[in-house]
Amino acid sequence: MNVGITCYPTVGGSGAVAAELGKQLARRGHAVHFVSYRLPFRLDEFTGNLFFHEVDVTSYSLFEYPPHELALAAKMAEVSREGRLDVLHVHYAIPHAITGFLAQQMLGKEAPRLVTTLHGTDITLVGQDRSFFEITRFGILRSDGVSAVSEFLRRMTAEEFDIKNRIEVIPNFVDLSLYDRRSVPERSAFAPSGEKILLHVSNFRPVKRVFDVVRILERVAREVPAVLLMVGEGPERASAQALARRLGVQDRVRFLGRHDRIEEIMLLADVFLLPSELESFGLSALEAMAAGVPVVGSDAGGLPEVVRHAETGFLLPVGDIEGMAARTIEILKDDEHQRCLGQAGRARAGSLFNPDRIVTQYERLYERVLAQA
Ligand code: GMT
Repeated sequence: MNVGITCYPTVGGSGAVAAELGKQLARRGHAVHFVSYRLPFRLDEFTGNLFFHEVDVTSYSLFEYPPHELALAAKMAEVSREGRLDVLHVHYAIPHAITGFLAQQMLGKEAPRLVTTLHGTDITLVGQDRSFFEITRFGILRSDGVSAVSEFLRRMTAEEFDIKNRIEVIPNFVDLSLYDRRSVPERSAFAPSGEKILLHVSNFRPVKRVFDVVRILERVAREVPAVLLMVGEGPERASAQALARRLGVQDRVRFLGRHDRIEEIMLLADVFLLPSELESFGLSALEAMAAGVPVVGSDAGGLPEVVRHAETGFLLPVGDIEGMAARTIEILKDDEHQRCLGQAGRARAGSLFNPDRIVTQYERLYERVLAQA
């Protein structure tokens, strides 16, 4: 099949999933064409059948806001025509479902089928903003196939946007072979006195509740020597650093910035913290499970579909810092318990969220929309 993929190239779950999916599809022999304004951040592999097409957005003094969406739609149409695409698979409804629809309109009968994958904040935050509501709904309704990364997100999309069309649940996936214990970095570089290592990875937006992460570390460190590694960049990083100073734990919290090879850091952790307000899926929690690391997080959104409470980690009500700290301490004080939770997480990631299983579901979705043509 000839597949076009459009996603946000910046660091984020939807871009990561799109890039990993493209690589997997190319390995299965499909021709895959990425169309975006920058090389997606995890697209680090180039083979004869994997292509990247950069969207050039012209800046002209008349345009206070350069029309990125129009340039993207035109590029999607051009790549569709030249690459004889069967399917255009867009990740994140806004604006990609709309630019995909525009590309289809430009091509008429030659147009590829449009598949939209909903990732979460496109529905839970962006789509709920009244100014984006109608256009998000339109994009979903005009797609030939729609998938959501969790049952929670499927249900929420159907209810909030009053969508009767079929939305398939195709969860995110993780490649277990990347999480190889033989390539773990030196623990002592991060925990020089043999401290336990807590880890958080995110884009530091308010929905991630990074202040809860710092507060959990502060409570844990009262009972167990521990450090916290904070990976990622985003608007609340500076305030989280200030909070660590205010709580007197600045020496225990290290902000490492962005990292592409997340698996190496994951393998270092004893507990992964994800106390988000909402996660439609929680890809970073799945990556922690792949590394055999127990997850302590919030019982919100699609996270319970990924993390099994008391089996692969613990999920508590949003904002329950005391409860999350208590569960973290419980894990850190009992190596055997930590090992059991970690092993169960890795087994769950490998059996339910492996690339073979999930990529096949995407291929079936492509076949289904092509059969409707
Ligand atoms: O987490 C973010 O804010 C980034 C966002 C994205 O689209 O890049 O992540 C969403 O999509 C991920 C991949 O499907 C999911 O694992 C995340 O749970 C989801 N984020 C939220 O729902 C907050």
